[in-house]
Amino acid sequence: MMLWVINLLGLLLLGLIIWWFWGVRPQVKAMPATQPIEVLVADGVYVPAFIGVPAGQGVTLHFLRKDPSPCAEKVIFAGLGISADLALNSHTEVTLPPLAVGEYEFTCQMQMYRGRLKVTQEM
Ligand SMILES: [Cu+2]
Repeated sequence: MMLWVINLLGLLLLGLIIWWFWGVRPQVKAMPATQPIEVLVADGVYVPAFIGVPAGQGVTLHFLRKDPSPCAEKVIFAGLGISADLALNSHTEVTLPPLAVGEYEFTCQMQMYRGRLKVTQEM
């Protein structure tokens, strides 16, 4: 009987640990569409790499490229047919048209840098 309770507690604890580590959702950065969203390009990652934006509004992203490697010189929104050359150590403005609800990936040309735009209805 006692052993059964201990097993159950162990299982609960395991569930809690799994929930703690895998249940945490990536941080969504939501901002009004009128305000440009800053995206840092450095050390192989976009920061933030996960950006929430409202549907049906144009979005302006400001990419600040700190990575001198040629890998980081382009950002490509494959699903939208939009790409831009990023100048080193300065801001590059990328304006996206009003988007439909969904997720849109953006990457460098070799897809080492990866980010996602999550477009949701009215936030
Ligand atoms: Cu690359």
